[in-house]
Amino acid sequence: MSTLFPALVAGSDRPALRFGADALTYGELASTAGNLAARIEGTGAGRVAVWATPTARTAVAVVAALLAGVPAVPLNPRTGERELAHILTDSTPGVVLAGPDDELPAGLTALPRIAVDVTARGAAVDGGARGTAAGGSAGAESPGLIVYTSGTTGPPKGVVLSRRAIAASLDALADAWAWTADDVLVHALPLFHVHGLVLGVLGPLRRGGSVRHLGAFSVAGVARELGAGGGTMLFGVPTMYHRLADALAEDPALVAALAGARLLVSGSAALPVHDHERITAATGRTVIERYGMTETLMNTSVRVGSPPRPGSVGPPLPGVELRLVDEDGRRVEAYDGESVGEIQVRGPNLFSGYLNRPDATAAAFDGDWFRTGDMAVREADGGVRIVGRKATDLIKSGGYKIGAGEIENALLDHPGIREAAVTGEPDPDLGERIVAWVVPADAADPPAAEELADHVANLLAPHKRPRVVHYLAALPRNDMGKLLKKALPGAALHG
Ligand code: MCA
Ligand code: AMP
Repeated sequence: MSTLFPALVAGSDRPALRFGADALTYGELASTAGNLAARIEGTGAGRVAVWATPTARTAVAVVAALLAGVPAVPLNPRTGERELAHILTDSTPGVVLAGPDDELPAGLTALPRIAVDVTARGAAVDGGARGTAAGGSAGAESPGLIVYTSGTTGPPKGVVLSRRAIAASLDALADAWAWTADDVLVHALPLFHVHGLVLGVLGPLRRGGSVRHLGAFSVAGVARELGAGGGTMLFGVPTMYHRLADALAEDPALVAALAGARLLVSGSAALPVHDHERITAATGRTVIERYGMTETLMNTSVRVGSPPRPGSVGPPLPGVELRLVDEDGRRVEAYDGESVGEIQVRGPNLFSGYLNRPDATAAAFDGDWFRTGDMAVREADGGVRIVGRKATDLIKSGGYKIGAGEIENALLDHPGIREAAVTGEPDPDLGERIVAWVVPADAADPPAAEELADHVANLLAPHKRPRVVHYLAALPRNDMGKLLKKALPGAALHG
């Protein structure tokens, strides 16, 4: 197939990446990633793990793996021991790419390590690396990335994303957003999920534009990079836009920065209409929403220049077919803003399957249509409005998808817990917050909420920790002993 990154093959002095002090032009990225690609090829590894810190090293490592045609598995550096062990056993990487100073957890120290050092970018490119960088020899259907995502139960599944899916989705977004080499994207998203890595790093590189990553989200960082820093686009999850909206009243520099941007894009969860309105009132700008999933990459987006429609995720992107299907399996044909059905999609943007999980892959499809589990209506103008989710056991918190089941299992592993149930409840900042309902083994000496949060953070990941813990004498169950989550007092359940 043609290369994923034409601008990299051309090489130039144009800026490609900037993460704080680390900045690389296209020419520098081509040589650094080209050399690394040759080293990856030299290991003979079938897959590589990438220690996905929010740094230029991660961007270089992933680009290098793509140049080498070896699938990359980005790892959240905060992943807890159990989740990391699962991902490594499932994806069996042959080598780990990490910064020279990164301290890796025990689970990774057994793997051969390639140090990714962006400061050595001036090094000469050897012949093999040049060939790789120019060639892009891997086929369109070969896997480019394996990204882990939570389901309702069980450990996270590895979503296999082909080079074809990545290219198709990024090109469809370029069409919807008039995204070009002149764009400078600003964001602070984590680099182990699709939003930050595929859209936020590979997106600008495919266009020949540039990305400025803030390292960590801050209102001041956004104001600086979008304003005087010259950024033209901002990507964020709703929690970030909520925090920006909170700050606008007191921050004229932020108002000017958002007002001056070409495009403000929100995704990963619904941006509440109230936050849309606050941002528009203060800046005159509308935030554009796009809708996607790890398995499908991007499905819909509000197109640049279309009238403001808070609450709409826009029409299907070019190449994406989208249908709504009701509970009885019938197509919902109406564009009336009322008739609800599950979103099903097909197109070149779809994943190739879950790694090692043919059962789960088969269950996710209706023929060649992927069942998203998201419930929506369609408006008269063709835009899609998401109204809920089929699974009550999926929680979206801070834009992260989290399965209630995996947290329940982790809580049950704590010696002080006899029974556990997990729900999501509305949270103005996170969208939803994780709530644990537990029956302690010893009612007189229950484990503290903080201890349970640490326990979950250490086993799984910090963003999966419960923010609220309720202690109960028993969980509500029906006559058959089945847990009745809807009977948990005050639990806000969706679906
Ligand atoms: C607090 N912390 C803890 C604990 N308590 N760490 C360990 N154990 C504990 N008990 C730490 C956290 O790790 C973090 O550290 C700090 O305290 C604050 O964490 P927290 O309150 O959880 O969150 P936050 O820092 O306020 O983060 C909000 C956020 C974040 C920045 C919006 O949620 C975020 O980056 N979300 C992005 C999610 C995303 O990219 N989703 C894409 C997937 P420290 O500050 O040091 O880190 S969806 C997708 O890809 C699809 C395709 C799509 O459509 O986009
Ligand atoms: P993930 O599996 O982490 O990739 O998250 C995908 C899910 O995020 C989708 O199935 C939706 O539920 C949700 N999502 C993504 N973008 C949006 C959006 N703009 N509005 C509402 N929900 C969204």
